[in-house]
Amino acid sequence: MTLKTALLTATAAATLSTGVAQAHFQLLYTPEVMLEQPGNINFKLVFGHPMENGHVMDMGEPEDFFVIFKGEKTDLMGSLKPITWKGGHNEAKAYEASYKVRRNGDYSFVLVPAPYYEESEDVYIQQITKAIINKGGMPTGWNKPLGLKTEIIPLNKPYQVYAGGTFSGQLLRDGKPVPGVECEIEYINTEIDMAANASSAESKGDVPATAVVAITDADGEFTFGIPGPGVWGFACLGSGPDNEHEGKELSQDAVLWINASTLNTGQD
Ligand SMILES: [Cu+2]
Repeated sequence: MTLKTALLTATAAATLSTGVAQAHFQLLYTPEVMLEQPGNINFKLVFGHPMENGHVMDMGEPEDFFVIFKGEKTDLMGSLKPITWKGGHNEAKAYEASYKVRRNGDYSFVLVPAPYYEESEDVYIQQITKAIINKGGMPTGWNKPLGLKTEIIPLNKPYQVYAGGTFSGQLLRDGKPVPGVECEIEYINTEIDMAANASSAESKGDVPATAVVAITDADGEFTFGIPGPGVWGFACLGSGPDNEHEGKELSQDAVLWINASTLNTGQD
C-alpha cells in the first residue's frame, strides 16, 4: 500500500465512521419570504452544513450579489457587511445584507460566493445561490431564468411550497438543461438567531443517515416530495461551466432555497 492509498483509506474510514454525509450548502437566508408590507429584508450569508448542523466555514468576499426585479438587475455588493457567524460548534466568517422592498412582485436574489477551498477533498467549491422573495402576492417572474452560469429554475412557486406536496426544478448551465446531475437536498435544521448571528447547537429534526439526493432527468428536471415544513435547499453539484480554480478542480454548483409550509385543508 502506497502512502497515498493508505491516506485515502484512512480518510474513507474516518468519513464512514461519522455515519453522516456532510453536504455543503451556501445559505442566503431571510426569515420572511412572502411580504405584505414594504420593508427591509435582512439576509444572512453563511456557508455550512445546515441539516447535519455541522461546522460552518469561512466565506471569502463574494464575487457578486444582486437582485433581479421585473427583469431589472440591481447590484447589492455595497450592502454586504462581514460578520462572524456562530454555528452550533464553531465560528466562521460570513456576511449580512439588507434590502428595502417597496413594489409588489418577485425579487430574485443571487449570490456568487468566492470559491471555497475544501481541504479534505482538495477541491474548490462555488455554490451560485438563489433565493426568491415575493411582495404583495403578485407573481412577476419567479420561474424566469436569470442568465446565471448555472441555476435551478423553480417549477413551483419557491416561496409557497406545501409539506406533503412536491417541488420540481430545472437545472440549467448557460441557459441549457443539464441531465444526469446529482442534486443534494437539505433543510435548515437549527434555530437561526438573526440578531445574534447564530444558529443553535441543538438540531430541531431528524438527520437522514446519508445525503438525500435527486438526479436530474433528460430535461434537467427533478421532483422532490417535501416531507415537512421548513426551509429546504437544493444543491446541484458540478453543474456549472467552470471546473478549475487556481490549478485545482472546481465544483461550481447551483443552489436554490425554497420555503415549505403546512396547509390545513380542514378535512379528516
Ligand atoms: Cu464541509
